[in-house]
Amino acid sequence: MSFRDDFLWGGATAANQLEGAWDADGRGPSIADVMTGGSAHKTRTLTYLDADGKPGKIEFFGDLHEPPAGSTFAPIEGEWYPNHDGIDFYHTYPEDIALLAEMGFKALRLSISWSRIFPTGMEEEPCEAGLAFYDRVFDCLREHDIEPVVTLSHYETPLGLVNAWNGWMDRRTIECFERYVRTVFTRYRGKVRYWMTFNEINVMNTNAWLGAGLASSDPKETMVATHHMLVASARAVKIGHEIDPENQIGCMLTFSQGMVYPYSCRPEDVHAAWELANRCYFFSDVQVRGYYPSYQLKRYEREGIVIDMTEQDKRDLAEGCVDYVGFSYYRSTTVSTDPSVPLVDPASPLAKILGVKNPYLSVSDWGWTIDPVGLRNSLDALYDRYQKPLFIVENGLGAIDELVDGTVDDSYRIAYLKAHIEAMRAAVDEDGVDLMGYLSWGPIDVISASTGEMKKRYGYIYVDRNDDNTGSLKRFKKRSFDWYRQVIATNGEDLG
Ligand code: BGP
Repeated sequence: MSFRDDFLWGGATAANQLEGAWDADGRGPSIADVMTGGSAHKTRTLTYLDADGKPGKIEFFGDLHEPPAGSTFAPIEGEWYPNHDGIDFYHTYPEDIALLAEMGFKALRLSISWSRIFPTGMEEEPCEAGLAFYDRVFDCLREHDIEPVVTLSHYETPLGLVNAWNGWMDRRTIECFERYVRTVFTRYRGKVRYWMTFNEINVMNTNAWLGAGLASSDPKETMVATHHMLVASARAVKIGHEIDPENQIGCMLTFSQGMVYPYSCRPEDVHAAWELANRCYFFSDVQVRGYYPSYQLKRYEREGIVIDMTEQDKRDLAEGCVDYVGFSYYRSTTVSTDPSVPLVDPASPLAKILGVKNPYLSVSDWGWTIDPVGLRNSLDALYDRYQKPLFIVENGLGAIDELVDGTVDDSYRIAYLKAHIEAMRAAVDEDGVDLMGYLSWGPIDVISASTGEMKKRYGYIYVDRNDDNTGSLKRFKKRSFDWYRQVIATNGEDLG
């Protein structure tokens, strides 16, 4: 057997992408609730009302900038916000969890929507209805022997904090986060054992809105907000351990931005790959080791980035080291110092993030490079660097599915997942990586984070919902449903 007996097979989701019920039972809006829909080649936008109440929009990829002074982010008339309704999991969770249990899920990753618990983020007292909802969800998971794996903040900073204080730019947000995490660690003590602090925290390099509700691409700002998040993450780890020493609390990186290849063996390309990978490693270096690495401090000096690192911050970082390294992996990134090397998908709003075209690899319909060996490379690199247990908490293929006769023949998805699980097995069997589990992204179709589409599907379960806001919301099993059930039943031995 390659994988541990207690290997956590399952899937991963985020509150804002599946719950819907965005304003139910006292919930406040989060940053996801002012994001309109986009597509592979059209960016989502963020909507606001200016000081005179006039509506406006800014693009959320590319060069993010703040709206005019005096504006507040808000939903505006006549726009459609896909995250408002998600796939209605707020109401359908018992049936959805039963379907996942049918596949034999050992674990389900989900996030707590911070603004369900503290509607603006700033309240002194939590909202009981929000807390009670997650009690019901966790109890339901336990009844099905599914271990909850909970992200404390998954692209859903309360909008109240953003409009009042520019969110994570303000140190006071750390205290609000502490209050929130203390509340949920206490409430769900004994019900939840696996936690992660910030989803894909290194997204702060490429989209500070998703990471922190910050409409800025200027590192002089994004790295300040980042520092506050790193301190908040460390404090959360400390608090979580104090409340229950059994808690396992991890960091979470998007390693699609950490698995970086040089386009050529030109030494300058190799250095550029090292530099770009360190943009990602910086976050886990701090979260695993407890202090800022030298290359990051030098970068700040060079670029005039000033962070306020107090003595208390240093202590918190040192005392709040994570128990494991969680990461998402969808694709690798290739980098070149030669500007004539073509980008993998120049028309994508993510063009710069996706990097240059790797001639050895194919790409998905959204321009994401498909690279299973890159998953083995990622596991090897992360384990070698940290010697901590690793946890793959997202992986999968976003694809267009066609529902025919109540099912989807998604053999392309099976092929993608199979190749990635094989690569993961090689890392465990042949390289000795300590791996806790594998959670594929969106086991039931959810709203895409980057584009807001339903059309970009990852699930084993098809949800009848379309990008024009039509659809019955009915669930259908895809071909991959039975395939994944078999994978889990054989602890990854039978990959079909
Ligand atoms: C990660 C996010 C998820 C998720 C996934 C797939 O970056 O943590 O929230 O959505 O990627 O990305 P997308 O939905 O853009 O296809």
